[in-house]
Amino acid sequence: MENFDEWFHNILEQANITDSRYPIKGMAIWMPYGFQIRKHTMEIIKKLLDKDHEEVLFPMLIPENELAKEGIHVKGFEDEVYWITKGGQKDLNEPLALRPTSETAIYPMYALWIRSHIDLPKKYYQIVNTFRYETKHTRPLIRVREITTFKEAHTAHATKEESDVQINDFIEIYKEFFDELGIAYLISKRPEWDKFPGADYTMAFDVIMPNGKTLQIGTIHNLGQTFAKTFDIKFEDKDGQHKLVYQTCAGLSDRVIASIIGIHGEEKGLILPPKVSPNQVTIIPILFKKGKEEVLAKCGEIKTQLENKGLRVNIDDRDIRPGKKFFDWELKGTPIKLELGPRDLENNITIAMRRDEEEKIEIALDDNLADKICELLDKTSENLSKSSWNFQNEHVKFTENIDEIPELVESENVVKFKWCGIEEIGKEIEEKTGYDILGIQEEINEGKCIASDNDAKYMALIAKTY
Ligand code: A5A
Ligand code: MG
Repeated sequence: MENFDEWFHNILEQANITDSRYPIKGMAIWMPYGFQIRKHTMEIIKKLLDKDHEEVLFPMLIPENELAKEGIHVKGFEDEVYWITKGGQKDLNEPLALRPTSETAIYPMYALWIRSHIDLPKKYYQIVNTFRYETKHTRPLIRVREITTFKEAHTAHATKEESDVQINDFIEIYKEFFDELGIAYLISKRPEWDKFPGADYTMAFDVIMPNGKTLQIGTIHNLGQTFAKTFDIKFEDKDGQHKLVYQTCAGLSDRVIASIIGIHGEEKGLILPPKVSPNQVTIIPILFKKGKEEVLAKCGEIKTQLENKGLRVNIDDRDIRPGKKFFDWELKGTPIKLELGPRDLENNITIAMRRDEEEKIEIALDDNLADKICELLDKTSENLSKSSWNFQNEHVKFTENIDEIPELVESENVVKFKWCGIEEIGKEIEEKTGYDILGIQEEINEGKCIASDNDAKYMALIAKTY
């Protein structure tokens, strides 16, 4: 793609996903087509979380004294919080924060709810809007000031071991989520200076966008006992002792939709993964005066046949040239288009076109039609996933020479390098190259650090980030 940022910006409007002309910077409207994509995406993550977590809904406002309680946490967010200071004409006794995230809303309640070891583990999540007064350049879905679809999970456990297991569970859940969306990802442990404010450690999922920049699309934090101490979240253990809980939290945002659009899309428009596409099949009747009724009737029959298989199907019977319809649905990324004209009807066939591949496939109009379409949709899902992983594999390059990093990053790669793990050296690497260390991928015990005489301890990643 020539200019990804421009393409991204335009496609949101052209495909009716969001409208950013709302008169507040960083806040946009979800338009009908985008809303459907968002809905289906949310259904997937909800289904995954619901297996082992319970959904709740907290108020959007947080009293100043609660937000301020956890010193490290509030320091991390103080420049990003929106405040409500008035009720009508009156100044409020206590300013209320619009949640930038909900630790300080949820944990005072955890302190009330968690009494005994039988109350543990507690695993709640909510899908809400959060507000962050971002000072970096805002971009629709990618860096917004109202995150409209913040999926945040918060857990409390009796032991540190259980909290570490929970981190792995979240990693598995997020993997499954992104696998369903066909999105390749990099998982790393964020460096100390880039972890979530108040966390012991942060695990992050990053994707490589088509311009080579990485986007953090999900984070999982082990909070240790920091918040438990601050909010006095204690339980009586089996041995009668009163102990602090161990906590974790994890979050995803509108960036998930940004990556679906960015990673699968191409010059001509969106290519939507079948699982989240508003229409999985779009039927395009080719109409002439003669035989029009018959063709439309057959399209209706096909629609019902496919819907009975659980597929989402629409018929584009607008009174415009078929070429324009193909163009529109290509832009909107419907996985499969079915063409049906009078001659096809005579031959009892329809022509299927996959959005992710050029080929046209003739399918007989019989009882097997729905099964064949399902097969094609599965192939599409697999193909999208494969391309995404191939792209990522081609765009991660290893080097042992720090001077090579800028050139590699500028030619749209994420760079893998060996690092001793010392914070000072890490910051030197960032300063010298001008890019951000994403984090540590794995521990290693061979070779030297790229920027010091120390032994290498980690394989780390550095990139140009959003
Ligand atoms: N309570 C924890 C889970 C939390 O707030 N973590 S977080 O700050 O890292 O945010 C979770 C995810 O939200 C991030 O990984 C990132 O993908 C996304 N995010 C953060 N700020 C955002 C913004 N301004 N616009 C869009 N997405 C954002
Ligand atoms: Mg931030």
